[in-house]
Amino acid sequence: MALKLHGIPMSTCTTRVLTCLHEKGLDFELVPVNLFAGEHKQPPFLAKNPFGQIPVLEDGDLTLFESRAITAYLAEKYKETGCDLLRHNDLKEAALVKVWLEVESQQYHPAIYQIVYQFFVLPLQGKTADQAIIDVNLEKLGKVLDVYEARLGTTKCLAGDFYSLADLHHLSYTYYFMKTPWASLINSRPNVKAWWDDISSRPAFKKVAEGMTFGEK
Ligand code: GS8
Repeated sequence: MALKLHGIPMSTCTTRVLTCLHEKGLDFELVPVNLFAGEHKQPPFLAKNPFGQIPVLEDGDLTLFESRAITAYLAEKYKETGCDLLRHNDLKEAALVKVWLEVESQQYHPAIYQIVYQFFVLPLQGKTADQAIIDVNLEKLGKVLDVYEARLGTTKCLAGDFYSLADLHHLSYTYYFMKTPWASLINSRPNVKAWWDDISSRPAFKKVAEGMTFGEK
Protein backbone atom coordinates (compact mmCIF):
# COMPACT_ATOMS: atom_id res chain seq x y z
CA MET A 1 0.00 0.00 0.00
CA ALA A 2 1.33 3.47 -0.92
CA LEU A 3 2.53 5.83 1.78
CA LYS A 4 0.00 8.56 2.58
CA LEU A 5 1.15 11.93 3.87
CA HIS A 6 -1.50 14.21 5.34
CA GLY A 7 -0.39 17.83 5.12
CA ILE A 8 0.00 20.83 2.83
CA PRO A 9 2.92 21.83 0.58
CA MET A 10 3.54 25.21 2.25
CA SER A 11 3.77 23.84 5.81
CA THR A 12 7.29 23.65 7.19
CA CYS A 13 6.73 20.39 9.03
CA THR A 14 5.05 18.79 6.01
CA THR A 15 7.92 19.88 3.75
CA ARG A 16 10.43 18.32 6.14
CA VAL A 17 8.79 14.96 5.42
CA LEU A 18 8.23 15.70 1.71
CA THR A 19 11.94 16.42 1.27
CA CYS A 20 12.81 13.08 2.87
CA LEU A 21 10.30 11.24 0.65
CA HIS A 22 11.80 12.82 -2.48
CA GLU A 23 15.36 12.24 -1.26
CA LYS A 24 14.47 8.54 -1.05
CA GLY A 25 12.59 8.58 -4.37
CA LEU A 26 9.49 7.06 -2.76
CA ASP A 27 5.97 6.94 -4.18
CA PHE A 28 3.43 8.56 -1.91
CA GLU A 29 0.07 10.27 -1.89
CA LEU A 30 -0.19 13.77 -0.42
CA VAL A 31 -3.60 14.09 1.24
CA PRO A 32 -4.44 17.80 1.71
CA VAL A 33 -5.72 18.92 5.11
CA ASN A 34 -7.88 22.05 5.12
CA LEU A 35 -6.39 23.97 8.05
CA PHE A 36 -8.50 27.05 7.31
CA ALA A 37 -11.66 24.97 7.76
CA GLY A 38 -10.20 23.44 10.95
CA GLU A 39 -10.17 19.92 9.51
CA HIS A 40 -7.14 19.07 11.68
CA LYS A 41 -9.19 19.68 14.84
CA GLN A 42 -12.03 17.36 13.80
CA PRO A 43 -12.40 13.78 15.12
CA PRO A 44 -11.29 11.96 11.92
CA PHE A 45 -7.97 13.82 11.90
CA LEU A 46 -7.59 13.77 15.71
CA ALA A 47 -7.80 9.98 15.50
CA LYS A 48 -4.56 10.14 13.49
CA ASN A 49 -2.85 12.84 15.57
CA PRO A 50 -4.48 13.70 18.92
CA PHE A 51 -2.53 16.98 18.96
CA GLY A 52 -4.39 18.11 15.86
CA GLN A 53 -1.35 19.06 13.78
CA ILE A 54 0.06 18.21 10.39
CA PRO A 55 1.88 16.21 9.12
CA VAL A 56 0.70 12.65 9.62
CA LEU A 57 2.13 9.67 7.76
CA GLU A 58 0.19 6.47 7.18
CA ASP A 59 2.10 3.39 6.11
CA GLY A 60 -0.42 0.56 5.97
CA ASP A 61 -1.69 0.09 9.52
CA LEU A 62 1.01 2.34 11.03
CA THR A 63 0.07 5.97 11.72
CA LEU A 64 2.80 8.43 12.73
CA PHE A 65 2.89 12.10 13.67
CA GLU A 66 5.83 14.43 14.56
CA SER A 67 7.74 15.26 11.38
CA ARG A 68 11.19 14.41 12.78
CA ALA A 69 10.02 10.98 13.95
CA ILE A 70 8.47 10.40 10.53
CA THR A 71 11.68 11.24 8.65
CA ALA A 72 13.68 9.01 11.02
CA TYR A 73 11.26 6.15 10.30
CA LEU A 74 11.56 6.65 6.54
CA ALA A 75 15.34 6.90 6.74
CA GLU A 76 15.44 3.61 8.69
CA LYS A 77 12.90 1.71 6.65
CA TYR A 78 14.38 2.78 3.33
CA LYS A 79 18.04 2.86 4.34
CA GLU A 80 19.05 0.96 1.18
CA THR A 81 17.18 3.40 -1.10
CA GLY A 82 18.76 6.70 -2.21
CA CYS A 83 21.01 8.60 0.16
CA ASP A 84 21.66 6.87 3.53
CA LEU A 85 20.55 9.77 5.71
CA LEU A 86 21.49 8.10 9.01
CA ARG A 87 24.93 6.63 8.10
CA HIS A 88 24.04 3.09 9.14
CA ASN A 89 27.43 1.63 8.22
CA ASP A 90 29.50 3.76 10.56
CA LEU A 91 28.72 3.93 14.27
CA LYS A 92 30.60 7.20 14.84
CA GLU A 93 29.07 8.95 11.85
CA ALA A 94 25.62 7.72 12.90
CA ALA A 95 26.22 9.11 16.41
CA LEU A 96 27.26 12.49 15.00
CA VAL A 97 24.12 12.60 12.86
CA LYS A 98 22.12 12.12 16.06
CA VAL A 99 24.04 14.91 17.81
CA TRP A 100 23.23 17.38 15.01
CA LEU A 101 19.62 16.22 14.80
CA GLU A 102 19.36 17.22 18.46
CA VAL A 103 21.11 20.54 17.82
CA GLU A 104 18.57 21.38 15.13
CA SER A 105 15.57 20.60 17.33
CA GLN A 106 16.93 21.97 20.63
CA GLN A 107 19.04 24.99 19.61
CA TYR A 108 18.30 26.06 16.04
CA HIS A 109 14.59 25.41 15.76
CA PRO A 110 13.34 27.30 18.87
CA ALA A 111 14.98 30.52 17.65
CA ILE A 112 14.25 30.32 13.92
CA TYR A 113 10.68 29.12 14.55
CA GLN A 114 9.83 32.29 16.50
CA ILE A 115 11.18 34.54 13.76
CA VAL A 116 9.34 32.74 10.93
CA TYR A 117 6.18 32.53 13.03
CA GLN A 118 6.20 36.23 13.93
CA PHE A 119 7.13 37.43 10.45
CA PHE A 120 4.96 35.21 8.25
CA VAL A 121 2.32 33.36 10.24
CA LEU A 122 0.91 36.04 12.56
CA PRO A 123 0.28 38.58 9.76
CA LEU A 124 -1.52 35.83 7.82
CA GLN A 125 -3.86 35.58 10.80
CA GLY A 126 -4.38 39.35 10.78
CA LYS A 127 -2.15 39.81 13.86
CA THR A 128 0.90 42.01 14.29
CA ALA A 129 4.40 40.63 14.70
CA ASP A 130 6.16 41.42 17.98
CA GLN A 131 9.53 42.94 17.03
CA ALA A 132 10.90 42.38 20.56
CA ILE A 133 10.36 38.61 20.19
CA ILE A 134 11.99 38.71 16.76
CA ASP A 135 15.00 40.62 18.12
CA VAL A 136 15.60 38.27 21.06
CA ASN A 137 15.47 35.29 18.73
CA LEU A 138 17.69 36.88 16.09
CA GLU A 139 20.31 37.21 18.79
CA LYS A 140 19.84 33.58 19.87
CA LEU A 141 19.97 32.38 16.27
CA GLY A 142 23.14 34.39 15.65
CA LYS A 143 24.87 32.64 18.56
CA VAL A 144 23.81 29.23 17.25
CA LEU A 145 25.04 30.19 13.78
CA ASP A 146 28.43 31.15 15.23
CA VAL A 147 28.76 27.54 16.37
CA TYR A 148 27.65 26.34 12.92
CA GLU A 149 30.17 28.64 11.23
CA ALA A 150 33.02 27.10 13.24
CA ARG A 151 31.74 23.55 12.70
CA LEU A 152 31.24 24.04 8.96
CA GLY A 153 34.81 25.31 8.72
CA THR A 154 35.94 21.76 9.53
CA THR A 155 33.29 19.63 7.79
CA LYS A 156 31.22 20.13 4.63
CA CYS A 157 27.94 19.34 6.37
CA LEU A 158 26.91 19.33 10.01
CA ALA A 159 27.61 15.73 10.99
CA GLY A 160 30.63 15.32 8.69
CA ASP A 161 31.59 15.48 5.03
CA PHE A 162 28.28 13.95 4.01
CA TYR A 163 24.67 15.08 3.69
CA SER A 164 22.45 13.62 6.41
CA LEU A 165 19.04 13.88 8.00
CA ALA A 166 20.50 16.53 10.33
CA ASP A 167 21.06 18.88 7.37
CA LEU A 168 17.71 17.99 5.83
CA HIS A 169 15.85 18.98 9.00
CA HIS A 170 17.12 22.56 8.62
CA LEU A 171 15.74 23.14 5.13
CA SER A 172 12.12 24.14 5.66
CA TYR A 173 12.50 26.89 8.26
CA THR A 174 15.74 28.23 6.81
CA TYR A 175 14.07 28.50 3.38
CA TYR A 176 11.41 30.83 4.80
CA PHE A 177 13.95 32.62 7.00
CA MET A 178 15.95 33.49 3.85
CA LYS A 179 12.91 35.47 2.66
CA THR A 180 12.93 37.69 5.76
CA PRO A 181 14.95 40.93 6.09
CA TRP A 182 17.47 39.03 8.27
CA ALA A 183 18.89 36.58 5.70
CA SER A 184 22.26 38.27 6.28
CA LEU A 185 22.61 36.13 9.42
CA ILE A 186 23.22 33.23 7.02
CA ASN A 187 24.79 35.15 4.12
CA SER A 188 27.39 36.92 6.28
CA ARG A 189 28.84 33.64 7.57
CA PRO A 190 30.77 32.15 4.62
CA ASN A 191 30.80 28.53 5.80
CA VAL A 192 27.12 28.61 6.74
CA LYS A 193 26.28 30.28 3.42
CA ALA A 194 28.21 27.64 1.40
CA TRP A 195 26.43 24.87 3.36
CA TRP A 196 23.04 26.51 2.79
CA ASP A 197 23.67 26.93 -0.96
CA ASP A 198 24.74 23.30 -1.13
CA ILE A 199 21.87 21.69 0.79
CA SER A 200 19.12 23.92 -0.62
CA SER A 201 20.13 23.13 -4.19
CA ARG A 202 19.58 19.39 -3.86
CA PRO A 203 16.93 18.28 -6.39
CA ALA A 204 14.74 16.73 -3.67
CA PHE A 205 14.41 20.06 -1.87
CA LYS A 206 14.09 22.17 -5.03
CA LYS A 207 11.03 20.14 -5.95
CA VAL A 208 9.52 20.74 -2.49
CA ALA A 209 10.40 24.46 -2.44
CA GLU A 210 8.20 25.01 -5.51
CA GLY A 211 5.17 24.55 -3.23
CA MET A 212 6.49 26.71 -0.37
CA THR A 213 4.68 29.88 -1.25
CA PHE A 214 3.71 31.41 2.04
CA GLY A 215 7.00 33.23 2.23
CA GLU A 216 6.03 35.36 -0.78
CA LYS A 217 5.62 38.83 0.70
C1 GS8 B 1 4.87 20.32 14.89
C2 GS8 B 1 3.71 20.22 13.92
C3 GS8 B 1 3.15 21.60 13.59
O1 GS8 B 1 3.49 22.62 14.23
C4 GS8 B 1 6.11 18.31 13.97
O2 GS8 B 1 5.40 17.61 13.23
O3 GS8 B 1 7.30 18.50 13.78
N1 GS8 B 1 6.45 19.12 16.23
C5 GS8 B 1 5.44 18.96 15.21
N2 GS8 B 1 2.29 21.64 12.58
C6 GS8 B 1 1.68 22.88 12.19
C7 GS8 B 1 1.99 23.18 10.77
S1 GS8 B 1 3.78 23.38 10.61
O4 GS8 B 1 3.93 24.15 9.31
C8 GS8 B 1 0.18 22.77 12.38
O5 GS8 B 1 -0.42 21.73 12.17
N3 GS8 B 1 -0.41 23.88 12.80
C9 GS8 B 1 -1.82 23.98 13.01
C10 GS8 B 1 -2.17 23.98 14.47
O6 GS8 B 1 -1.30 23.80 15.34
O7 GS8 B 1 -3.36 24.18 14.73
